Amino acid sequence: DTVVVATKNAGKVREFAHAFEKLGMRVVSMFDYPSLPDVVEDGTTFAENARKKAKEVAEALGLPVLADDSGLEVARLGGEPGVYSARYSGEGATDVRNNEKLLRELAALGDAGAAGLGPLADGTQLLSEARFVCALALYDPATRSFAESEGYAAGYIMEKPRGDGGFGYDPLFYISGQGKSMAELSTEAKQGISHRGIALAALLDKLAR
Ligand code: ITT
Repeated sequence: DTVVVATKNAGKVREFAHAFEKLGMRVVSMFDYPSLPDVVEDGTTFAENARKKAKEVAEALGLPVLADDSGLEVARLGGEPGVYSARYSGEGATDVRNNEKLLRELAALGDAGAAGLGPLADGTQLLSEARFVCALALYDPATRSFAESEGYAAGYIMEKPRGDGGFGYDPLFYISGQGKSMAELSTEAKQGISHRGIALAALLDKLAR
């Protein structure tokens, strides 16, 4: 009735705790194992990093472990920041600094309107198409086997933030189908449409078969 998630990201912990609570399960994270060394995320893909985090932590604990590697791919930046989403603004990166850097990089590309991206009804300019990606890996050290899944959420980067929910790039991420930013959704609503919610549903589906 306990799931170990190999993450030190409080936003991810909140979302996994919310999802697993509905299944009657409790989540523990790397905040509960402060002495475990950080996993070096040197993979070139989300899936590779997720497998690495799950396996290293699972072997250290001798328990099955779930890991999430995720990020934002921005079309007009050629897919950046991608696997570097957490460290986008460099040493001492924070969500605020990462968002500022994203807006700076997009501003440097010039007029988004000319790129065919319209403003929203309230005049807010959209700067690029984008998508969130989430790769999940569950590693069981007893059977030395992985279960994996991926999820995606498509949207646009806005010129200014909206909402105070979620974490990371959520305030800048506009979802047309919702008419809202990811940070304007409740945890429950975000779960229903997010890259993480979709990847988790797919993983649970696989495990149930
Ligand atoms: P762990 O490796 O400890 O899980 P992390 O924050 O380093 O934590 P990642 O390497 O997977 O995690 O980086 C993911 C980054 O992508 C994260 O820091 C956010 O900036 C962004 N991101 C991922 N999922 C997001 C979401 O649902 N909403 C907004 N931003 C997200």
